[in-house]
Amino acid sequence: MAQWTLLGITISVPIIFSSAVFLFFLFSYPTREQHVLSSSSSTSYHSHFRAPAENPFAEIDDREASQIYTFLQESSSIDLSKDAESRNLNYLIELLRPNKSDVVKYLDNNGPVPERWARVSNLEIRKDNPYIVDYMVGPLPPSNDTQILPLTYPYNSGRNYVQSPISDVFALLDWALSIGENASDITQELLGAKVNRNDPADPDALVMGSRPALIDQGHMVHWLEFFGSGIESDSRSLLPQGLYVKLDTPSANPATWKTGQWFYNGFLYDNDTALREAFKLPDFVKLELNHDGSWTDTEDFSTSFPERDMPPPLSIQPYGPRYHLDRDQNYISWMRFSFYLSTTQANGLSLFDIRYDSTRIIYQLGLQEALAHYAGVEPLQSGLEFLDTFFGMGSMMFSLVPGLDCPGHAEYLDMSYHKGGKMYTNKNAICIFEYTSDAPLQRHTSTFSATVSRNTYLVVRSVSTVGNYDYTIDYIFYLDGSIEIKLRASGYIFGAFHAEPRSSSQPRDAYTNEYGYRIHPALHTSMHDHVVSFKADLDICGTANTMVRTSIEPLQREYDWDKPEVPLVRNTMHMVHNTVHHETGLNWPQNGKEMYLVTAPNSTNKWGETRAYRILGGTGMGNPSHLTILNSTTLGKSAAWSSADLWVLKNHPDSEPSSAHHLNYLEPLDPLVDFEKMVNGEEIEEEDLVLYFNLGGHHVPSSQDVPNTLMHTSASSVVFVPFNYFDDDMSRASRQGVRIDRRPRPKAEGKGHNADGKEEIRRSKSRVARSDWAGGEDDDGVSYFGARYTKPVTVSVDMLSPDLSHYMKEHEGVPGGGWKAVRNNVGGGLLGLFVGKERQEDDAERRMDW
Ligand SMILES: *[C@@H]1O[C@H](CO)[C@@H](O)[C@H](O)[C@H]1NC(C)=O
Ligand SMILES: *[C@@H]1O[C@H](CO)[C@@H](O)[C@H](O)[C@H]1NC(C)=O
Ligand SMILES: *[C@@H]1O[C@H](CO)[C@@H](O)[C@H](O)[C@H]1NC(C)=O
Ligand SMILES: *[C@@H]1O[C@H](CO)[C@@H](O)[C@H](O)[C@H]1NC(C)=O
Ligand SMILES: *[C@@H]1O[C@H](CO)[C@@H](O)[C@H](O)[C@H]1NC(C)=O
Ligand SMILES: *[C@@H]1O[C@H](CO)[C@@H](O)[C@H](O)[C@H]1NC(C)=O
Ligand SMILES: [Cu+2]
Repeated sequence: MAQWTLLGITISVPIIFSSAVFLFFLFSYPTREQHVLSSSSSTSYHSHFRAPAENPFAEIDDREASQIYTFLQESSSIDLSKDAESRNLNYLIELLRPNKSDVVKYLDNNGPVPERWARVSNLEIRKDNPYIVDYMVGPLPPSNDTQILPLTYPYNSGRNYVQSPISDVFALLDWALSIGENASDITQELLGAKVNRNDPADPDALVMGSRPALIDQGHMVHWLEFFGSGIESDSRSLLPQGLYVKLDTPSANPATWKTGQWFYNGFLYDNDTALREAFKLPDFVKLELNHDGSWTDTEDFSTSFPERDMPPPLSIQPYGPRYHLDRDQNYISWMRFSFYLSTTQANGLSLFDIRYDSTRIIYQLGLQEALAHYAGVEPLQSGLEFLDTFFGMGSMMFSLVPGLDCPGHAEYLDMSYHKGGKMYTNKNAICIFEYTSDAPLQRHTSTFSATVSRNTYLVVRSVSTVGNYDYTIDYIFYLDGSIEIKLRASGYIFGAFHAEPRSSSQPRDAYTNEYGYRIHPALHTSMHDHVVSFKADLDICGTANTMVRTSIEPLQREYDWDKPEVPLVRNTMHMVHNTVHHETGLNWPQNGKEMYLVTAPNSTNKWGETRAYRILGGTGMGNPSHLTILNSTTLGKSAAWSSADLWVLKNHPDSEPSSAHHLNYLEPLDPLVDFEKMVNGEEIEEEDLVLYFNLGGHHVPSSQDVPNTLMHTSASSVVFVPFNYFDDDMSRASRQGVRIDRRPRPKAEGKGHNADGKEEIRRSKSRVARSDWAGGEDDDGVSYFGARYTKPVTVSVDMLSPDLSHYMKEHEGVPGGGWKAVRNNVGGGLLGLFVGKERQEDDAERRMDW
């Protein structure tokens, strides 16, 4: 995440033109009438809008979930798994998404509503070992025909379970903390603090963070590090203390658990006794500590600038939204776009059946997995890696803060999910809004005129906060038929204890800066790659699609007409069109010299050109990246998709619905879904194609990431752009703007009577009914297309600064409510693997017995 470019823009406005601009402003604000509209008017706006069909991807609702619980209780087939001794925890229940063929029959060909099935995940104990086991239960609602079957068809491992290396996370936590407590003389000596099991809110106590060093068939090795509690602002990932201990849990049975080596200042100690002996020696070096303080606060209240005391410019929407939302079906339509929304606990939000002008462009668009892979010289950071769907990119889609996470005029949708026998609702987890960019979509100045069009787009946004880090994910729709997927990261970085070798021969201590930069007395940044996989099941004019790489290449060629001025060859360039014949991974080309096109070989536009969508790295911090590490030691086979920027595969929507599985984290060497097996060289010409692409970047945080990473420095995107898909630019019919004409016209003829007849037609067409907003011609030479504001408006203060006290009340009494679970030092102290487990603790307390 390094290079971003500021474009120097030179603007030259001819004098004669600026007077026209002046006129434009003069006539734009002519009246004194005011309009008071509150943002709540949007609710009534949508009330009559209905999706054309039932959402086939609608999540399991509360009624269905309790029917399933009852059915599972009563079902005699509950002993499905013969070797299961107990089935003690229902891990989750959610929709098993219907197969594409069934959905397409339903949506396109008046077929039956697809059967509803649930994916039910249980924690089962077999021969003392815990397993997480997936079943499919359906059809719903439960009847005598309803079955419980092992869910294997979407997993290319052929299994429906993973072995969990931990059966009782609380026992493990307790054990780890007792190790910390038993070593309190060591921690007091080296770190000036100790673990406090009895008071989780103790701000001075140490907590412990961990990363898996090995996970293999129930055997797990952990490296733990002591951290400051950072309880004030959740900053513990900035407070590593540089003391580490290794734990070995060969099985889920606590009797087998062993403490391993200790690590401090580059030295390994066989056990705590050896470390105690060592620090009694006179030459033992004690390292600096990371203390919490105001430096980890996200706000600075102590210094300020006068400008801070004046509110900033904001977006308003005085006449309500222009998109349509069916809240019952989670269906949205805007301009010529329409689509369904659907969520899962692991993957968060997906969009389905994205259409433009009623024609499907994308069947499914959504996140598959979010990898963050670290490196470093010390035991925690080196090999630290998160696959964040394991922790729940969906269940951790916490409440958005109106007016700040999204504009004041945005609307919100909740996200509900069923886990541990309980329904949770994250209030306001998704926001939807239109926004007008600061830069126009189009502009042109000619001798006699200037035209400019607004760039207004639709955004669907959610934020997943997984432990220390926040991922904002946007799906953005543009008037021309383009779709952008954008990821921004913020939150607290995961810092490394400063342990890089220092060269004492330098005048000042010089760091090798091999893995990061020093950002505090005892803190280094820790370089890492964010590689976030998305799936795009494109259907361009149907499913018979071909991927074409159109290369822009230098060329030497002779032309007869070039002679004699060019005696030999002309140095120039041309295009070379290469069909991609087999499934493959691609990287974004150097110098942007290739265009990746998903084409419909048998569909042409009016000009006889093949219709296509172009896939390109979009706005943000350069091109999205793939994983730098080759054959990561930690990842095993769990995330093979991370090795290239973009994959094009033959779509097997039923048997290969995803590039990953959220439980891959627990069995990296033998994952439920191994992406590498999906890339098996199948032919992909005129086939249903699926793309997997990454967002993210190489993140080498610097002192500017303290206390939080800033989103403008951490954004990446991919854009799907129509490419000869239409006959011309489709945004012309929907955009709003102005034409300012400077052509001299005979005065006597009056408005609209031009010498140019074509001009006359254009002008009359652009006239719209006038009300509080208006389009059409306002004065000689200034014609608007699309509506504009013609009167002053007053907007409710809620649109500018939403009432957040009222908003907080809305969350009361809702399980989960949408805020991040309150964590304590004990449960929350173990970062990494245990972040997700804390939710289970939360769930366990609320579990419904069934
Ligand atoms: C999807 O199709 C597969 C066969 O490819 C079938 O086994 C499975 O039951 C179907 N799933 C659903 C939810 O209908
Ligand atoms: C289901 O089976 C039971 C027992 O065979 C029968 O009593 C009941 O009527 C059946 N229910 C339905 C909905 O067919
Ligand atoms: C901690 O010390 C107590 C008391 O000596 C002992 O019972 C316990 O086993 C120790 N815990 C660990 C993890 O070593
Ligand atoms: C601790 O390690 C030392 C070697 O460094 C070894 O001699 C000693 O036996 C170990 N103590 C225990 C209790 O394992
Ligand atoms: C597309 O056109 C080619 C050549 O005419 C033909 O062989 C092929 O079957 C067509 N494909 C489809 C899906 O119609
Ligand atoms: C990674 O694994 C592949 C396949 O096993 C192998 O061809 C390649 O040499 C490996 N690369 C490294 C750097 O280990
Ligand atoms: Cu990062």
